[in-house]
Amino acid sequence: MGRLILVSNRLPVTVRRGRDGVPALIRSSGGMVAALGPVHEAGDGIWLGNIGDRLDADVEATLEENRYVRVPVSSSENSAYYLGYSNSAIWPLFHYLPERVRFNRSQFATYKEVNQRFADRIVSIAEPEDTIWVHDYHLMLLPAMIREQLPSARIGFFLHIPFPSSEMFRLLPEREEILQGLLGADVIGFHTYDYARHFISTALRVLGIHMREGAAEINGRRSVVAIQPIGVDVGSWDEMARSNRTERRMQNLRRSFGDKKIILGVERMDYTKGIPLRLQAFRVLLETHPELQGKVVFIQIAASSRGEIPSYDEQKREIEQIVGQINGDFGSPGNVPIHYQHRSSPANDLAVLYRMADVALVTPLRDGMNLASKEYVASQVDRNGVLVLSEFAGAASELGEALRVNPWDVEGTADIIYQALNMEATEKSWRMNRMSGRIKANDVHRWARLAISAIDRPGDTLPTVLAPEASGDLAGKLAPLLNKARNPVLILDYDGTLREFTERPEHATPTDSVLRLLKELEQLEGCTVVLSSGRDVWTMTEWFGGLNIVLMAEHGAWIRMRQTDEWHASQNLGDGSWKRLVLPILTDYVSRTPGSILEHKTAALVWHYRAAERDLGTWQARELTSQLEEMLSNEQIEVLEGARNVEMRQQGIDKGTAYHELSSILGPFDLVIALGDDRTDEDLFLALPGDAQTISVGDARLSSRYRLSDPSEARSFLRTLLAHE
Ligand code: GDG
Repeated sequence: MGRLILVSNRLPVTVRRGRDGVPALIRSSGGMVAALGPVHEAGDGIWLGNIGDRLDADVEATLEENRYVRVPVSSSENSAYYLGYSNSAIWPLFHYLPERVRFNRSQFATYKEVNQRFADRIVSIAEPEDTIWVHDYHLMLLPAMIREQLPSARIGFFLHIPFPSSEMFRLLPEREEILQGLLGADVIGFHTYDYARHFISTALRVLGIHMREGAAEINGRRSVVAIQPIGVDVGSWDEMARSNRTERRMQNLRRSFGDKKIILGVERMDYTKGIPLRLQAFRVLLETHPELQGKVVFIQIAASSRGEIPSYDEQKREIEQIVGQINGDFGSPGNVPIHYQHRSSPANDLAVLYRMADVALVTPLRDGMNLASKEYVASQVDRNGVLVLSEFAGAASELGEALRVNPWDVEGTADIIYQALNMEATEKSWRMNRMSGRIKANDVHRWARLAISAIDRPGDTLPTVLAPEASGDLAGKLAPLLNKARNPVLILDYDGTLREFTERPEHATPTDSVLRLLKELEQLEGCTVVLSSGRDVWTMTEWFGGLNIVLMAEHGAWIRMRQTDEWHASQNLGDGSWKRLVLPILTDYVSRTPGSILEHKTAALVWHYRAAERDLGTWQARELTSQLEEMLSNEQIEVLEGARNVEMRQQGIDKGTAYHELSSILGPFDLVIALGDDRTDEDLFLALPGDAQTISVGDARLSSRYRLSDPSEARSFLRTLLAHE
C-alpha cells in the first residue's frame, strides 16, 4: 500500500510565527480540511497545494517537515486562474448563474498552465503504489494531465460543487477539455446522485462517451462515477456545543436577547448562498406577522470571501443595504431585528449559535452539499431547533426531515419560517433526532475512508479489457480436445450463463431448451458435468434434482455428486452469526431502493437490485459494498458485487475452492471447460489450471480466454459441442 497524495488548490494550513519567531502551522477551517487533515497528519502521505508565492526558508522547511508540498502560484496567475477562470467562469456556471459568468481565453490558458504545474510536481514525487486524490473545480484538468505521464497511477477526483445539467455545462467554451480532464481519474466523486447523473449525460452529449452503469472505458482503463456525500466532523461539533464555554456564552447571549427567538444564517459571503432573498423573506415574515416584531432576532454570519471579485463586492453592498432597510423599517431602540456580521467567527462561537438557534435558515440558490446545515444538526444537542433547507442544496437529499423551501419563492419561505417558529417541541425533537442519527452515521471521517478505499478498490483490479469475442467455431476448436481427453470436466454456471436473467430471481426457472440441453450433456461420455450456481439447495433440487450431474449450490457451500446422493455441506461452513450484524443495513437498503430484494442463503446474504431503477441500483450497490467491506473487515466474510446484486458470503466458500474439493474426489481432470458470467465465476477461473478453457458470457471483465455474448450464444456453443461428439 502506497502513500496518499492529496491535492487541492490551497494547502490546508496557514503559517503563523510564534513570539519566538518560529513558524507554526495552523490548520484552516472547512469541511474538507476537517476530513482530510487528520488523515494526512496520521499517515505518511503528502498534501500538495498553493500557499502564496514567496516564503521564507524556515517556513518552507516547516511545510516540508509536515509533508506539505507547495506548488507556487504567483499573484498574477492567481488572478487569472483562481479569481478568473475558477471563480468567475466555473463557479457561477456550475451554480446555474450564467449571467454572472465571464469567459476569458487567456484566463483559461493560465488555468491550464497552473494545472500542468500541479501535474508536473505530482509526477516528480509520486511512486507507483501511491493513491492520488485531487479536489475540486480549480483542478479539473489535472487527472488527465497526471494520467498522461503516469498511465497506471490510481487517481481519484472529487467535486465539491454541483455538476450542472448538460444544458448548462455545454455553455463552457472549453467543455471537451474539462470533461477529458476529469475522465483521466479512475473515480470521479460527486455529492449527489443528480450531479453524477448530470456528469454521465454530459459525457454522452459532449464527448459521445457512453457510461454504462456509471462507468466508461477510456483507452483500456475504467473511469467510474461515484456518489460520495460529504459529512461533517459530528464528534467535534457535538463536543463544542456541549462544552462549558458554550454554556457560559449561551447565558451571556440570553441576557442580550431575552426570550426572543433566534433565527440563524451562517455562510461565506457568496451570491450562491441566497442571502438577499432570505432577508426579503424575513421582511415578509415581519410584515405579515407584525406580532413577531421585537420577538425574533435574525443573526446572519457572512464570512468574507473572494472580495477581490467585483460580483462578490456588489453582493456585499446589496446585503448591507437590505439589512439597513429592514433594521430601519422594523427596529427601534433596544430592538435590532437583524444582527449582521461580515467576518469570520471561530468555530466554537458558531457552535454556540448553532446550539441556541430556534431556526437555521439555509437557503442557497444552489449548493454542492452545504456543510452549515449539517453542522447545525450536529450542534443541536438539545434537539429544540428547526432546520429550514433549500431544495437546491445537495444536503436536501439527505436531510429529509428539514422544512424544505424554494428560496426563489420569498412568500413561501416566509410561511415556512413562520411554521418553523411555531413547531411543537415533540415534532422538532423527532425531526432533529432522525437527521442527527443520519449525519452521525455518515460523518466526514467515514466519507474520507470510503472515498479513499473506492480509489483503491480491489473490484477495479479485475481485468480492464474484455476477453476477445469467440469466433463462430469455438465449439469446433474445443470439440477435438474434449474427444481426446480422458477425464474432462465441464463446469457451467446457471443464471446469466445458461439462462437469461429475469426481473425476479425466482422467475428464472429453466426453460425447456435449457433442460433439454442439460439432459443431453448428462449423456456426455466420460465427462463430468457440473452445474455450479449461487442458488440455494432447495431451488437446485427442485429445478435440476432429476439430472444425473454434479450440482453445486450456494457457490459450493453444498455439493451433490450424483442423482442418488445427498447434499454435503462444505467443511468451511460456519454458524452464520455474522448475518445479525449486516441484516439491519441490508433491510435499510431494501427500503431505500425500490424494487430491490434480499435473498437469504446458508452461507450468504444477497441483495438483488435487478428490478430497481438502473443507475440508482448501481450506485446504491457501490455504496453498500463499501459500507459492508468496512464493517466486515475483521470478519471472515467477503463482499462481492455480482451481476446486479451484492453478495456477502463466508470466506473459503466459493466456486474456486469448490472446484478443488471436486477435483480431489473426481480429478485430476485433464481438460476443464468452464462457463460463467460474473465475479463468482472469476473465483473459479482463477482457481483453474492455466490451460483451462474458460469462457465468459456477457460483457463482465473476467479473466477468461474466450467470451460469448449472451446465454443464447452459450447454449448454441454447447449444442454445437455436443454435435461434434
Ligand atoms: C464548498 C461547496 C460543499 C462559515 N462561516 C464561518 C465558517 N464557515 C464554515 C462553515 C462551513 C464552511 O465554512 C462552509 O461550508 P459550506 O459547505 O456551507 O459551503 P462552501 O464553503 O461553499 O463549500 C459546498 C463544501 O464545499 C464541502 O464539499 O458542501 O456545497 O460550495 O464549514 O462552518 N467557519 C468559521 N467561521 C465562520 O465565520 N470558523
